Amino acid sequence: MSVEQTLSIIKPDGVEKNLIGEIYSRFEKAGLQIVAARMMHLTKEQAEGFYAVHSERPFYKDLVSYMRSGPVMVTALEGESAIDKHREIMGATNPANADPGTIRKDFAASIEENVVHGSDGPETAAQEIAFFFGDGGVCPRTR
Ligand code: IDP
Ligand code: MG
Repeated sequence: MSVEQTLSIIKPDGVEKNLIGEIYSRFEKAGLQIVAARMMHLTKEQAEGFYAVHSERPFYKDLVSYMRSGPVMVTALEGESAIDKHREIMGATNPANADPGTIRKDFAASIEENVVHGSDGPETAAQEIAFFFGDGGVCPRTR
């Protein structure tokens, strides 16, 4: 086990459903600490750039438009095995396959509108955190 950071996004449907506190509460109860947070409306360039890895997928255009359909909450979280822990709390991409008690099982409407994003590995986590919080945007939890 080691302390990691991961990039977490509450997507526009999660913000619209007023789930910010509910979702952060689940992360905090699991021992994850918020080390950066920002509400923002993604530009086209930001949404396309963030999901560039999916640019060849048939759902890419819709995904970019969904991610720009309202404000998102972008957070960096820190804790023991933060990347896997965060993905466990989110649940599977498709809510139909998500375990009971996960965010996506409880709140997601579809495989696209699935409420949350979480990094999928150490390299993407570092990349994604730098994408939103580069240049000193992450705050050390000194208490
Ligand atoms: P993840 O968010 O669980 O890591 P990814 O495969 O990285 O899943 O896909 C990124 C996002 O793209 C998903 O969270 C979802 O919003 C959307 N997405 C993934 N697969 C599909 C699909 O088959 N149809 C529509 N949207 C999809
Ligand atoms: Mg992914």
